[in-house]
Amino acid sequence: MTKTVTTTPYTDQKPGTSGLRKKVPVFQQQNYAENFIQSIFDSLEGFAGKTLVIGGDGRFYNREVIQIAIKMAAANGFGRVLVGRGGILSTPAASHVIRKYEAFGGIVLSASHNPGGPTEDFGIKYNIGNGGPAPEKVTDAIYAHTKTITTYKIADVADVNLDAEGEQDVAGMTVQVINPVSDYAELMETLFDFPAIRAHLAGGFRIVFDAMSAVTGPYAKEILENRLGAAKGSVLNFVPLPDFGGHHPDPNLVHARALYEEMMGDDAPDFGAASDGDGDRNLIIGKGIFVTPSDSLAMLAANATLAPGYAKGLAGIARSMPTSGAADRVAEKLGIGIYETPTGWKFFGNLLDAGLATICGEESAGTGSSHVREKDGLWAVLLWLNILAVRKESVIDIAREHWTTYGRNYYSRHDYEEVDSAAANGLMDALRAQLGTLPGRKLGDLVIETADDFSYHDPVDQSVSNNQGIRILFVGGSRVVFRLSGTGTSGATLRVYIERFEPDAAKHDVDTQVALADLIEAADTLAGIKERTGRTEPTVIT
Ligand code: VG1
Ligand code: CO
Repeated sequence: MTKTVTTTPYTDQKPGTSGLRKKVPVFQQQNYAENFIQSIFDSLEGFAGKTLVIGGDGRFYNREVIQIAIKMAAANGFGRVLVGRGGILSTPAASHVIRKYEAFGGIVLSASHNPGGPTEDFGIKYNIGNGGPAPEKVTDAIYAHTKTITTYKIADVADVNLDAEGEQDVAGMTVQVINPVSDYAELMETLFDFPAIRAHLAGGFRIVFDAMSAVTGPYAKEILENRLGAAKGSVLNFVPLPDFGGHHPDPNLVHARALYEEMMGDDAPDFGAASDGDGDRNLIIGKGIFVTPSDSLAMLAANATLAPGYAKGLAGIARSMPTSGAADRVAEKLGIGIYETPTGWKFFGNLLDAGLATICGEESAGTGSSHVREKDGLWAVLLWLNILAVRKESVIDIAREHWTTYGRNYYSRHDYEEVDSAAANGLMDALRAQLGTLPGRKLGDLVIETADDFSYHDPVDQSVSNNQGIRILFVGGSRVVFRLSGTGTSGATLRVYIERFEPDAAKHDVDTQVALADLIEAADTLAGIKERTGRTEPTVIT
């Protein structure tokens, strides 16, 4: 019932920041997905008879690859597959299911916030037994296997019925189709004060959540409307669509513009939020105020003990290097550890497993905690709601008070998407080449203090990751960071991260782009962005 198929390697299956992401037609090439999945299995040891979790964000091609993955898991000797009904599992839900059922690992099919559809993006990612993205040593091994693969194994059986919960047999392996929402919703009930949130909502606190026609819809409906009693209709675009309705399921100020406009209006709800394609990102907007993800991390950490799951306090906070230093000030005040990692959730896994960090976050709208090993969009929304229900203040008041206490880190990211790869690499190389000469250089009133290419030394397993982004630090604590994206599927995306710390509360009301104007100009002077990319302005400003 299983067969071994001869194949030839593809040369472009190197996992990026978060798994392998390519256009759907690339994945549709003969044996493309099969090669990658077999290479995952070939990189692992000791899974015979064990459980594998499989789920995806419901995008175009999800069902096809889920069938392939199940049949290959059977042929390769797994004992059981847990798969979400309809092939659906949000990324944080997949992480939780892996942990809860002590699975060997999981295959998560997603290209996250990238658009979906026949000519858009698809992705495959492997998560290890702690529920988190495979660390670099595993993704490196997977990539090595993709370059030498000659055969893959697959069960020669009919498709699994993904739409009926319960157990089925696939070539001697058990496939269990599970409810994608219930385990996750139960976990959320253990972390947050649902009665307090329910009472706050019943008292007239109005929320709106945009699921962006992506995977969080069923989760948000169940948790926010059914369990917490938010008014029917509070969750928008809650049916996951294979093409996300033709939109980018990216919860930022560009792609969730309508939500932003609504939240800035006179009759705005009290709290607005959105999540991305696979449910691990969050956008938080209070009535009249967008909360940057970096600020959200700091504010959540500062108030986390108001939620039952964190009442005992935090062990530490971890943030990715480009994320603003706002969380550092909270950690300092709390007297707990602060860790600075490279971009990508895989770097938080060791810190969480070792109990060094409890809450983690990235400037790219990712926040999460030790409850799973992925970032978690709805979790962030629920922690905010828990804090708001207890403090009974508005988001804007909480933010202002936070800035008054800790100072404000003005922060913005400028993305230049689909830039010519050679031009983008040239820009980074040129920056790297001048690093040694930058300290002491003046740009207007700004003076460069240090400049480097970020290297991370993992304090748990001692692994080292180099070339994780160029940092230019100015006297006084402002900084500009340059990185190339590792999740794009065409050309290169240059990300420029800009930050200024402002301790003076009288200066906390400035428009962010104005507050950062001199740093934005300095970034262009140093990197020659306009000249090298031919762009006069960023594609996306968040
Ligand atoms: C981006 C973000 C990064 C995030 C990654 C995966 O990576 O910057 O913070 O961890 O996406 O998120 P990059 O390499 O394009 O900058 V998701 O929600 O796409 O799984
Ligand atoms: Co995502």
